[in-house]
Amino acid sequence: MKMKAAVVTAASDGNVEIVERDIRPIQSGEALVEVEYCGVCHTDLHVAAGDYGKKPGRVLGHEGIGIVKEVAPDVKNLKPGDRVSIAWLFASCGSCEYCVSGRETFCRSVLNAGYTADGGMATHCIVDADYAVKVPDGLDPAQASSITCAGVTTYKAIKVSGVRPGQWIAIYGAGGLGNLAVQYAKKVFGAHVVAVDINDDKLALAKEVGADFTVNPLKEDAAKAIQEKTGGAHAAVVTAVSRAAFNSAVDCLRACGRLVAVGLPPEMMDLSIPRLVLDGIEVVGSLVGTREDLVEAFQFGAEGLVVPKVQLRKLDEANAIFQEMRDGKIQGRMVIDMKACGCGHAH
Ligand code: 8ID
Ligand code: ZN
Repeated sequence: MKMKAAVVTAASDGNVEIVERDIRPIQSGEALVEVEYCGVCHTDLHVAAGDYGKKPGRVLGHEGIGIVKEVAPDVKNLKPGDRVSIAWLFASCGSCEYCVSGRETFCRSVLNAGYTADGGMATHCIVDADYAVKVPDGLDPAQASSITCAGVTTYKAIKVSGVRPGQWIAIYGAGGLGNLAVQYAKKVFGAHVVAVDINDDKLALAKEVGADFTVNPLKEDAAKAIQEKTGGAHAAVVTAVSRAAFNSAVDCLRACGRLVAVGLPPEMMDLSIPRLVLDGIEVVGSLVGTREDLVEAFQFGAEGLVVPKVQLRKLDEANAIFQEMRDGKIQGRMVIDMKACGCGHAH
């Protein structure tokens, strides 16, 4: 059997090519998933561009949702017909200090879909069954794809921020991740939210989904505006792909505020040591979420508290989507509809 997939080009130049590949037989612990939808995350663009090392030939995609077609005889947790996720956390060792203490995304021998393992931007994907999280009934599968990375990552980052109901959180970057960050912060955590982005249309959408106010740093000093309006944010989650945003986020916090770093620009940020020490600022990284975080993040989607804004596209449009992402033109998430893969086969 053959599948169609978006793979990183030989040059790892920020583009993909659509190829046809054989689907190998599944092995112990694995399941074959027929992919329905796969969201396009900015991380896919980083991987395609070789920002963290060249990955020629890798099948991208870690916002995959699909239907289990076949499971290995030893797989007990899944059966054909189940709807499951293909997330960045593709597999981990299951026994190290990180895996056994609720920090499995930091396992030192982790495999990541669309980076160190072939991912979900394809008509089919073979997954480690233990890491495929079931999608709850009542959650639209295209919306579920966005929660598989953008949703769970921001849900977890807000948890890590420690923000409490009624406190202020600043969300830097109101793109695919940031739009969901605003929704989780407002609707699930009960925080007051300020959204910061360099595109006014993204800020308008952030406002629509719950931001109390918005700031465009191209028009005013974002940190100063936030300090003035809130007395300093209690927490900031930075999803923007820019060091300027990280630097501004440090400055927008009140004393003892916490910055949660989520965006992955391959750059350095400035951190004033006196600011860190004298104001008790905390800076911490957050990496996607555990399987349990994803169960929780999905459930809030199923309950309608969080509604991902998605637009369906075709697999052949992957490079066009990347260009729109570079240009900052995407509202919410572009999601590839694999049924519309354009190959002429019925999947
Ligand atoms: O687990 C993680 N830590 C994780 C998971 C998923 C994604 C991290 N990421 C990383 C991605 O690799 C990427 O670096 O988070 C970043 C954001 O991913 P995304 O939300 O999928 O990207 P996007 O849709 O392109 O949104 C980025 C937004 O940042 C804004 C853009 O306008 C866009 O809306 N932005 C930029 I670029 N510069 C900005 C600035 N200086 C800015 N917003 C405010 N200030
Ligand atoms: Zn992602």
